[in-house]
Amino acid sequence: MFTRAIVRPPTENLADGLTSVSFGVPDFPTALAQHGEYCRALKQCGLELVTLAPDNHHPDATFVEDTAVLTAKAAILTHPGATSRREEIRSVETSLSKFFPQLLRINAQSGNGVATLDGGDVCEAGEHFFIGISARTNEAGAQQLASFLGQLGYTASLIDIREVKNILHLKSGIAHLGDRRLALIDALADLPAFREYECVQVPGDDEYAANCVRVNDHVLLPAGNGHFARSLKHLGYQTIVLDMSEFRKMDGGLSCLSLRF
Ligand code: CIR
Repeated sequence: MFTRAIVRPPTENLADGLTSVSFGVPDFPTALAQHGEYCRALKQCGLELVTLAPDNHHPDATFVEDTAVLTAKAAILTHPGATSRREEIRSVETSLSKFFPQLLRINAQSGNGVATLDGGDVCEAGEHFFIGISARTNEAGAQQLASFLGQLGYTASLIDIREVKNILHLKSGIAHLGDRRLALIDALADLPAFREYECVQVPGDDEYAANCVRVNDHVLLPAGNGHFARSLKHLGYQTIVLDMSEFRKMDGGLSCLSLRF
């Protein structure tokens, strides 16, 4: 069960952040309203919110998930792959230090080039963690995280997604729904790493919804993905559907707007 989440509202210069998609320029008032609805949904799931100050020096700072990996035993601060995002860690660290007695850090200088890791590449599935190697997370960063997780008593496996089209992070294509069940896009569904899990297929037109989030008794998912939403309902999940249009324009998904613990 999660009890808290860290969030950070977007700033007016959200459009100055990084993006690889061409869905248009985000409208700030709409983004702010969508973020408000997202926060309400987390509260509806029983979470107390820790709201960080908006940070207009870092237009991507609303995507807090990329700055840390949270486990029941420790928090691990990342070293984001995008240089423009590295300073976002500072305020997140201050906040996490109030809740996590054990705070670990990805060491950028790993002896093997610069180690990078984005939280969006880390999918927790109970006691196991899948770590994506992507345009943002490199092998050195993924190995360091796997080693930390091993010391904490978890297992981890590395999933190379560099050849998978249209996903920025591993979690753009996968979500753990609980009970050894994964939502997976087609391009990931047949990987041996996921063989021992029950797969809920996310159909091609609904791929953006693979980045859904199980929060206690609910699954949060983005609006406009009716087929997948029906599959979840059919499996007995209570869903909360949220409009994410403005964050999607900046390559952001549902999970990246919070750090849940
Ligand atoms: C970026 O490119 O870093 C941001 N514009 C979006 C990050 C989304 N993060 C995530 O999915 N975990």
